[in-house]
Amino acid sequence: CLHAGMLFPRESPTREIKELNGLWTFRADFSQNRNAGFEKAWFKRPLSETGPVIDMPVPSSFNDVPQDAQMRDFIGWVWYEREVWVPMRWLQDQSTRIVLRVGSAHYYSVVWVNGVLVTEHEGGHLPFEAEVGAVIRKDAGIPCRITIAVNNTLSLNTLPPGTIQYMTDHSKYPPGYFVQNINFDFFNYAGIHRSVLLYTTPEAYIDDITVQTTFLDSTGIVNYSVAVVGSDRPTVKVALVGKDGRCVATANGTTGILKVAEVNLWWPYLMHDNPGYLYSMEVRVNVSESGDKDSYALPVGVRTVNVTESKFLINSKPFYFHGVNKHEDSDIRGKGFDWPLIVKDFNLLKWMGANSFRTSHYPYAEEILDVADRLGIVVIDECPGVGIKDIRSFDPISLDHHLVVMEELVRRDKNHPSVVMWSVANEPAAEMPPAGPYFKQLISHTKSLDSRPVTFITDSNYSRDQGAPYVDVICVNSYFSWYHDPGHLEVISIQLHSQFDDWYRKYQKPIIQSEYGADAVPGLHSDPPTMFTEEYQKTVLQNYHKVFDQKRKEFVVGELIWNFADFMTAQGITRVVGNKKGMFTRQRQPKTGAFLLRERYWRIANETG
Ligand code: BDP
Repeated sequence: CLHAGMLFPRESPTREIKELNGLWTFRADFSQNRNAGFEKAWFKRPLSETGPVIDMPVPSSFNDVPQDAQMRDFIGWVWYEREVWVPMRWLQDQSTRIVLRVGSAHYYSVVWVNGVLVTEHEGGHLPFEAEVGAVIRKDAGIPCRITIAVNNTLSLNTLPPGTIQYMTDHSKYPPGYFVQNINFDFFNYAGIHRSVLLYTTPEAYIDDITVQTTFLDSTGIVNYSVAVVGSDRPTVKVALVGKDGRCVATANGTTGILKVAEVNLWWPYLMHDNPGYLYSMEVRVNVSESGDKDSYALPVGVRTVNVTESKFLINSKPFYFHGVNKHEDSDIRGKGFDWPLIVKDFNLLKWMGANSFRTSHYPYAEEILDVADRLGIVVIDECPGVGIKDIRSFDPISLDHHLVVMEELVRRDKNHPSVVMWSVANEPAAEMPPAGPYFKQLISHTKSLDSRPVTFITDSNYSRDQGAPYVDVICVNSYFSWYHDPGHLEVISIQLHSQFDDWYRKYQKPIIQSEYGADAVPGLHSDPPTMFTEEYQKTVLQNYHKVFDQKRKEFVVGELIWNFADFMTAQGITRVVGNKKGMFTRQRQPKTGAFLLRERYWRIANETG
């Protein structure tokens, strides 16, 4: 398992943060083998001395920022660099730990500080960090130069997987021509997608905190453990503080139990009039008589999650997911973190009466989960296991990496009350024989890390799916009258009934319709409805909804529309400037279907809430 914690950087009386967002210097390595940067050691001197550079904002995908098709579709290494003055007081106090943290960069990253390699990381959606105090102190008096090389090439063993195809017919392609093939339906945006920070902790510091919550009658129970690094005998004090600032429970020690009388449970949006209740768990560590200490405040929601044969329970009450699948995707910044977009999206979710979303098809920014915690929006947290279609992507190298990704994901997100289930993959080739042992091990490993239910999203046939025996909830995607029987709305009802009955008969597990939908190019209309019009999208939804309404009385526990908003994809003959299955346009304006869902979600909330 992983060696260190990955607490979200939060300021406290003992911790400072310096954000490194803004304009960085940028250069894509267009050399034939894409390796000039390493061969010529671009990290050793200012990037601008190595050749032509441009400005690049961080965080953002780089693809849509330059006015350049070659940059948009660039595959290979890109180099980012900026200089920063580190506060003198950080350097003078030798006991201050200085950590460089990257929220995420897609896909493989190598990081240098003043030309010294400090870390490498594989995976485009999870944070990584390095202690950089020693390197920076050596060069005190000059600004510190941070260089990050990022490579977006996907192979059969990356997550998501992809293949590089060389085109060697010189009558058709220029020399060295290659393309990146992918099996997933979103644009392979790349670059430094989330914030880059320097933050400090004391020498002996809180490395990790884990909470697990439950309740008995009106008493909340928070089991916690605190990992401290840099001290053998730390004194740990923990206090749980309510929203009104009152301390409701205290405990001592690196592990312990906090008991909260008359607990305010964490409830989902629309299920309770005070959803998303969070306590603040204030952890203080003393390591010596002289009072060296560290402190960290973790938001904690007290709630339980359980799955029965036919229900998904939150706080022992049946929970019905009426929500969406999303993407981190918008104009210009691609997958770059963007607060206005994030807050707008939550406002749209609330407008719609959505109580949940799935992080299709990769982990989203931690800040998004923080907001979901506060609003009571329920999250299915998905790893980047999307597009596992090639049998070679089930090999041991892939599995090992997939296990590590789940460890990184659970480590990062385990304390978020909004996260109620892990999804280890989306639409893998689950009918292939190796899928059985692969998912068996992947799911049992994930369960050994955390108590939440685990699933993967399937589009396989119920009788041939090799992974389904191991999941807690069956999550099915289907596109009746779209990819199958296109134009034939009349088949939806019968096919959807069979889908649900077949799965349930075989497994007796609750089922979520984890995707359904149809493309609608905004502004296209027709009656009777025809494909790609807003009316057709709306009618597909209506036909699905009739069946959901019958089945949710039995064992269907959720419906997640594909998709919340239109999003960018690779170019292809089935995509009209991206995927148009959104309820909202990419600019977040509603299509006809959004109003239908809004009525429906509020009605369901009023019936069940
Ligand atoms: C599903 C995928 C999703 C696609 C969607 C579609 O899970 O990523 O975008 O279909 O084709 O198969 O619209």
